[in-house]
Amino acid sequence: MNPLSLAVVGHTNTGKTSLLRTLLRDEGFGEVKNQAATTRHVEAATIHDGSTPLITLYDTPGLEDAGGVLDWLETQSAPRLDGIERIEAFLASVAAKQTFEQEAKVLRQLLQSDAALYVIDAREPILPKYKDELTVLSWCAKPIMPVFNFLSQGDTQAWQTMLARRSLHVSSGFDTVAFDFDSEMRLWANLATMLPERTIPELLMNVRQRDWQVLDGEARRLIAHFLLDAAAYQQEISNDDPPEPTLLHMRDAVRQLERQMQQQLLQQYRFYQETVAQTDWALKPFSQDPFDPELWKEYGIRTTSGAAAGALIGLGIDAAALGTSLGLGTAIGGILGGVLPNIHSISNTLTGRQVLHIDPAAITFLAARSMDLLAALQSRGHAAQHRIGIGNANTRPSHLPWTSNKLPPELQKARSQTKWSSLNTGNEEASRNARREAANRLAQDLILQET
Ligand SMILES: Nc1nc2c(ncn2[C@@H]2O[C@H](COP(=O)(O)OP(=O)(O)O)[C@@H](O)[C@H]2O)c(=O)[nH]1
Ligand SMILES: [Mg+2]
Repeated sequence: MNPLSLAVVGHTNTGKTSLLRTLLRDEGFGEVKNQAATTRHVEAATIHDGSTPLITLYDTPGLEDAGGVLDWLETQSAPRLDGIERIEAFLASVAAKQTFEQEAKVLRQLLQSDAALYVIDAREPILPKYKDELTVLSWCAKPIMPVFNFLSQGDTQAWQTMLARRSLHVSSGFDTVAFDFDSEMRLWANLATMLPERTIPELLMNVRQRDWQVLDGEARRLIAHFLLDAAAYQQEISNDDPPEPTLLHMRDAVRQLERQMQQQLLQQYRFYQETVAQTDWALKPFSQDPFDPELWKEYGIRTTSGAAAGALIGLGIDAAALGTSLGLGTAIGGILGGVLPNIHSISNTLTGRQVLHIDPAAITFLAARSMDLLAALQSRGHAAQHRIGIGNANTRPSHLPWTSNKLPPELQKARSQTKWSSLNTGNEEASRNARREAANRLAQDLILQET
């Protein structure tokens, strides 16, 4: 099976090289610059499935002067010849070696390819030069699929009308910065409709789908491990000790753990969110204090449940042993600034010690926010350039993965498994093994919810 060959063509700066990078999953391919004529030669790269080459993509220089080429074709080639013959006459001419060297490279490549992806900057008005470009390209008599880039900032209606008048009825949209998996799948599906043989694009779609699912599974497991780590975390203090330092320490440890997990998620999706993955501000919407009850409210997490945890509500810490002593309560009252529910009614178990856990509401919040981050990484987020980034400021929090006081069994179990938390053991690997199965199950429970 020969790989399918696709010429990526279009005007300079429409994002051809960027499109190739994304389709190839290779952020190092070619050179991307916001200036004219960065790509001067045709560059090829192949998408493989294992060792089987599927599609070879050819990055071409921008068609700078399609109008000039069209003038040449109309004055120097016989109108009776068909398009390909006229293009061939052009390619054999002196003009193709001199004035129109760049343009000739593009046309030569297209003649040798199975089809073209014609990249359009959707923000651009339809200028005569673009029409000329399409006329010249159409004479190569290859299937052409228009691909709109900068979609979020442009309106494609006028373009679509113009394209339809040129018998180009199928087009695709693709924002290389705001990667969207479904757009990519549609692109390959659309392309398949234009080709005499659909096997390869369909194979590629399967490959991509498989890879995407693997990545999704890895991401969920990463989140599950993080949640188990936080849920199993516990600290013991004596009733006589002031709890404040321990509480603050626990919250810090969990904040840090969350940041690590977020960085790892970003790392996993770096191909798809290339620009975003390199910037700190991308995580900003996900870096608000996870122990801020105001933030919990936005997620619809109620903090009034659980009388035993009452003293610690709002701190994100749960006292497992019901022995919240008066002393402990008073001290916490100080931290809470007087918002202290019901402390005097809670009995002391006389153990003299307290085991502190991260509150289920906090765990629930962390789960919901992690899933929001994953959703943002898997799609949408309109272009890094806008500084909206992933976690679009307009994005409302998702639904909760579970009712906040009803943690899934794996997380409940984690509370009695001290070894499951690297924060307890200080050893990431030891705990990873012990909790792997639980993480796999929990990962299944983490369902992406649409708002
Ligand atoms: N916002 C945004 N910028 C893009 C997108 N695609 C490309 N760019 C930027 O547009 C410029 C030109 O891209 P490039 O791939 O070199 O275009 P080419 O000349 O057609 O190969 C670069 O600065 C890219 O970072 C996109 O989908 N959205
Ligand atoms: Mg380029």
